[in-house]
Amino acid sequence: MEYNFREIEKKWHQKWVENKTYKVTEDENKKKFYVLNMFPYPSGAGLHVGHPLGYIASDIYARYKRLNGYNVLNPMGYDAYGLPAEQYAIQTGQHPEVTTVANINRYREQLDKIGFSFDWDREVRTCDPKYYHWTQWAFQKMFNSFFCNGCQKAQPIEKLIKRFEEKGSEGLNVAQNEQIDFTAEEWNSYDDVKKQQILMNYRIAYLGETMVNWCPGLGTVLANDEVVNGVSERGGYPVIQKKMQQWCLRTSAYSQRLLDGLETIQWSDSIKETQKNWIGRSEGTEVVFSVKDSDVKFTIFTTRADTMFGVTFMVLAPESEYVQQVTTAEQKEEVEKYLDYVKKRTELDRMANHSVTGVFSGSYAINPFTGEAIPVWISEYVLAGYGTGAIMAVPAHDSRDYAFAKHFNLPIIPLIEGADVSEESFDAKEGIVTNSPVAGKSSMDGFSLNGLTVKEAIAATKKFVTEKGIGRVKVNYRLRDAIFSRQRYWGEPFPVYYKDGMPQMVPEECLPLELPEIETYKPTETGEPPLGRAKKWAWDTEKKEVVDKSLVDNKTVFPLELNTMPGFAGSSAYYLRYMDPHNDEALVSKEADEYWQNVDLYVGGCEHATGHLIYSRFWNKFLFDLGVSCKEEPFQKLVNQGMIQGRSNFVYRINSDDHDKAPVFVSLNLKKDYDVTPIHVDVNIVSNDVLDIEAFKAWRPEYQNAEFILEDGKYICGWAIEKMSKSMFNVVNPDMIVEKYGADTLRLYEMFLGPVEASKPWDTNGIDGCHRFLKKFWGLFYENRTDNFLPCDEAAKPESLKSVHKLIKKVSEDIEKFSYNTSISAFMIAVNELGQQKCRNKELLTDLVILIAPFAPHIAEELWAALGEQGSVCDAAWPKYDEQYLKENDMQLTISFNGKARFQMTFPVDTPNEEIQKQVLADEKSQKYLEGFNVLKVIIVPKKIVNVVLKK
Ligand code: ANZ
Repeated sequence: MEYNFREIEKKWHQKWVENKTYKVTEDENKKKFYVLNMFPYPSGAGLHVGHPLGYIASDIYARYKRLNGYNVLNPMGYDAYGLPAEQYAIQTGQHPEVTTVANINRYREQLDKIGFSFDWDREVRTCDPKYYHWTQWAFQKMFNSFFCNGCQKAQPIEKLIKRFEEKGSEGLNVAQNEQIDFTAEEWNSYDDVKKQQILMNYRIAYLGETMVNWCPGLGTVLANDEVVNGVSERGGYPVIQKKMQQWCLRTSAYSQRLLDGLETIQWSDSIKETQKNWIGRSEGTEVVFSVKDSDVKFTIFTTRADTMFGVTFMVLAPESEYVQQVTTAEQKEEVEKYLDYVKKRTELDRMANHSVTGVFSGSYAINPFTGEAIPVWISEYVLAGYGTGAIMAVPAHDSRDYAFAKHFNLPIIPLIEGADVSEESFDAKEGIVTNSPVAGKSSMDGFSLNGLTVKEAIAATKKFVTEKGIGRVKVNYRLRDAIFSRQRYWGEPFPVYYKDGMPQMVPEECLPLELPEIETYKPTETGEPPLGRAKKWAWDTEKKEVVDKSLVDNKTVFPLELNTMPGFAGSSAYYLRYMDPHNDEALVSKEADEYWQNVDLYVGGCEHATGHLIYSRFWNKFLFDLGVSCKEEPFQKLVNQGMIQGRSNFVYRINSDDHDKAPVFVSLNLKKDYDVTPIHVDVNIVSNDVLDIEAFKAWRPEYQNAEFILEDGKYICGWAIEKMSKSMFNVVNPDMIVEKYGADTLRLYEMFLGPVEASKPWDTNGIDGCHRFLKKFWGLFYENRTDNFLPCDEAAKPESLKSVHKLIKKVSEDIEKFSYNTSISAFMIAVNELGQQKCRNKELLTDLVILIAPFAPHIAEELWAALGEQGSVCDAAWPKYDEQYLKENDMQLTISFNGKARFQMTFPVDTPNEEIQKQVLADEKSQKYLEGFNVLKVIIVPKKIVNVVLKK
């Protein structure tokens, strides 16, 4: 019987659905294992062969774990909110939900063809109100929480209010935007609005003033990468830096826990390193400087407290609140001019640091160590959002300070012994401090760092400033709070309305607050976000429902928030929802959470290192603090699948000024004689680099009359390895492969391409090999061209036992390491061996079927049933190997004469050396080498070589 993959795959897809083979429930009698793929954004282009790579890899693991007795959760869903659907909606008027659902259906169809073991009953879609209910709920919880630095934990905001009532803000150690000082009496005397304003300073979800790239032309905030040279990437409209009220999440409060958690999870070193750098822990010192002839004091942050004696000027960030306080009347005009200039610069421009810019404030600060007065400057190279937004500049030891000093002609004082003030010496962390001068100045108390190493000098200075009360030790993190508002339509609405200008939460029992309908998806003419167009978008606090905007009276009916949540909102806790997807009472029940705990294996791209993988860790830690999630880290092990690159094809158009003439294309190997432009051509109309000329003419109207210069009667295309993308016309659709070879071949082939974590080009040349392998596999069970089913009770031959048990060992070990390509090679070897051995032993062949089941589940199910087994092969028990069969019975020795290898001989492994020697010398093949010589001695390297040393 033939291997009829089309029939087999169709049949098993149906059976799996009918029998709910992949449905999983909490089962206390079994150990759990949670496998998760990063869920896809269902784009209009559908899946290409690169997408399933990670899904196949995790599916193999999920099936393997199930065969090993685990209760495996392997869910799938859709990250369904997002920009492309919205942009498409703006262009076509099509509701983003319509396109999103159409795309989801197409994805589902494609995924189903590949035979994944997903439990579709647990599917989630982030745009489903039943799902985003819990995104909104978590946001409200964050709004109603603050972060205690002392216990490093989120706490209910009521606790903070109580404290303010009793003690005011004194001695408070919590995460906050700025220091606010008030007594209990003051707090108690504040009205509600004032209290709300103060609390906003501490909430984990807060409305904050943040600097954004505001594009008035487009009426929206743009991300850094959407701004190019000060104008919007789309449309080229000017972009300015604007302070705007935006929802923010206090991710920065969790910096230390985000760092510590990395030590407890099995992620690649490179992703951990990326996250460490992104969080950017920096231990330093804060020192207070007083402004000369004024009451103003400001604090700087430095990691090099040892350089206090080399400070020659101070620099404030342009946004620093101290700028106004230190700017003198004479300098005012120039300072204003400079601030105007900075407004147009994005943070990226400022970091790029191409040119040195700045302005003198007119004031001087006093160095607390030397008592000297030093000028205070304002410059964009100091960022408002880091440290204190103010620095002490040490041009001898910091390259940016150096450039600034050179540019504005400020003094430079070196402090390290023998260090020359040149570019190279800036990072000199080693060395002895020698030039911390002149003891005896009153403000220094004779404090000197001379003779100390840099490390010692930093420690000594920290101690000194702390004792003197002019500073403190401070740990800073680079991680910023996440901006959580978007001026978009297709996202989760905030469950928030505004009363007296302050945000209020829609009552928890009224969630979800559903996204309203609007007619067009653009911002309003007055620059409000698209939700500004919704007619029914106000909150009635009495009826507790959404009502018409015209009813807003600001007494009982209030306007609702117009922003929506960003892309990462819906993906931050979806793994928890899969544990209990239909629960209307909670994000996840205690029981489900305690059973599934966290994700054991997470598979997805490494491009999410500083986005999703930070946000979701933060989100989960917050839910952990709330007691909702029982594990602090969401993803125990992370595997980043590589990218499948496309193999693009090119045709070469001969350049011509005559645009009316039909285009002429020249074949690859003749193009050197012409002036040509390479053009991407759809790989689907090229076969083995030969262009299908008729298909090419039909591909684009402008090529209808194209002419070709051929070689050997063919048009040969050029090729290159590039990212697989629609714009390069190198996308290979998995449906086509499934149609031609079957899903099992596709699955095997994707894994056979190379290690899961490596990026590799898609190259269909090897597909036939994988397909042939499955046919051979089938051939062990069904005799060629007959219906004879071969497995029977025949005794297992020793060599077959060895082949199968070796394979069990290899595949088990390889799957644990995600080394699937090597297990597939092992399969190929074993199947060849068993074929040659004519193995018919039913038990061994049954083991073989179970082994292949994770990789090629359809063929495995079919043969499992043919073997007369009940139920699905998914519920079989993974075979165990027996050491006794792995022993090598024979050894192959290379026989050499005077060091030259001549032939090989096989002996039972326990053959004594004398016996080997005897047989070698007696062997017929040896005679021609021995002739005319005397045997001097025979050297035997055990299990490897026999060398016969001869002499005339
Ligand atoms: C004096 C000094 C001397 C510094 C020296 C460095 C080298 P990390 O390690 O990244 O934390 N700095 C502080 N706040 C800044 C801000 N808002 N914008 C730009 N630069 C800022 O770096 C901390 C160092 O970066 C601080 O230590 C400060 O310069 C600068 F030989 O102070 B240093």
